[in-house]
Amino acid sequence: MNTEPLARSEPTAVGIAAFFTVPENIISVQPHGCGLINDSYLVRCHAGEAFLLQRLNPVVFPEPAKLMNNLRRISEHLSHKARTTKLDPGRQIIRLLPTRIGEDCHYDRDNACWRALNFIENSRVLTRITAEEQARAAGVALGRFQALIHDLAPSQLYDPLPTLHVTPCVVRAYDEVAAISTVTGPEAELSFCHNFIQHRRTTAAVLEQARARGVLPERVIHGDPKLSNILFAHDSDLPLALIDLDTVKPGLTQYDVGDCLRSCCNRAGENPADPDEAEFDLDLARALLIGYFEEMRALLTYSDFAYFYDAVRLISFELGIRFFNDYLSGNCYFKVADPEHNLRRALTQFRLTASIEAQETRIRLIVSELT
Ligand code: GN1
Ligand code: MG
Repeated sequence: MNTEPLARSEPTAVGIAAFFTVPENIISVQPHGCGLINDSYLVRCHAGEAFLLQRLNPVVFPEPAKLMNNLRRISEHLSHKARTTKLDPGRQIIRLLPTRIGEDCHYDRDNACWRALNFIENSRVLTRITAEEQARAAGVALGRFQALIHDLAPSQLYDPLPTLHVTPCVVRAYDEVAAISTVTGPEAELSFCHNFIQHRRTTAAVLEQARARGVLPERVIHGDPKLSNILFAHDSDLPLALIDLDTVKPGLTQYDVGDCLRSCCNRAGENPADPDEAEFDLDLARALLIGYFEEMRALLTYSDFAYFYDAVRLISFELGIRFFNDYLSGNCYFKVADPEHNLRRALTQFRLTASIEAQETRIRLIVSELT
């Protein structure tokens, strides 16, 4: 096979796609999705075929080989489930598609890692939840994924981001960056964020202390079960799959449940025009938890239930700090549309945290009613 033209191609998506399939097979390569870290493209091919092409962000994921190992391990686990149990993963199985020379991925001349994954057709993502049925479906998607991987030993996976979802580490990172940041911005908003963090920093260890005491077990978690990582059927509110397996890692189930709740139960979404629009919706939370418990109830302990309130409060707080840290560091981690984007994102998550705190009693009641 003549690979001469490919070897000279630019590190652009169109050029890179040709490392995964012959160029004549490609119809189009279009940017896809709204991820804040990696670049994704949908490659449409002849005969109705399509695949997802992704460039891993080398700043966030400096050891792509280990990440690819995780992906292979999870994919094998889900395939095994499909063959041997009634827990049918359906369309959950995300598969790596090899390059034309049989490698897992392609490294471009800047040494960035590109990979191809199967594309799940007839699916859609929701930008916001508009109905309780959708929230229930989101809970089912998370619960089904967790149930499928509950017997995958955490020790089998590499931790791609060891400080992610360990909130005290995120607060420590804030202390470091706040001490040296030279970023100047709107005074009132900056003070609001600093004060918000100061008033709550002593609560940052609530889940980690429970982990250290052995109250909460370490499991494999998805790590990023936000709304835009849940695939729904294109013509109904049926959940198809939880995608984006880059942050699957050893951790606490609570962070996953909290993340799914904070992302799905805020009707204003992650990017409202005004951060004050963020609000935690109890009806959506109840519906989501009903769906989640349908799939996961038998695998949870009473202690797990006891920490779900802390989880949703903490993960919103943690994500707010992460956005704020990035703002203070000059926006080098999350993609931004403008220099204040991360500040608005942080404010949104902090408003959401405050809304969750204001409804603590009712959230705890919902969890206990469903326990
Ligand atoms: C990032 O890349 P993406 O969009 O899937 C982030 C998550 C955040 C999320 C907020 C590796 O996810 O932790 O919760 O943005 N992923 C990483 O939208 O930091
Ligand atoms: Mg992600």
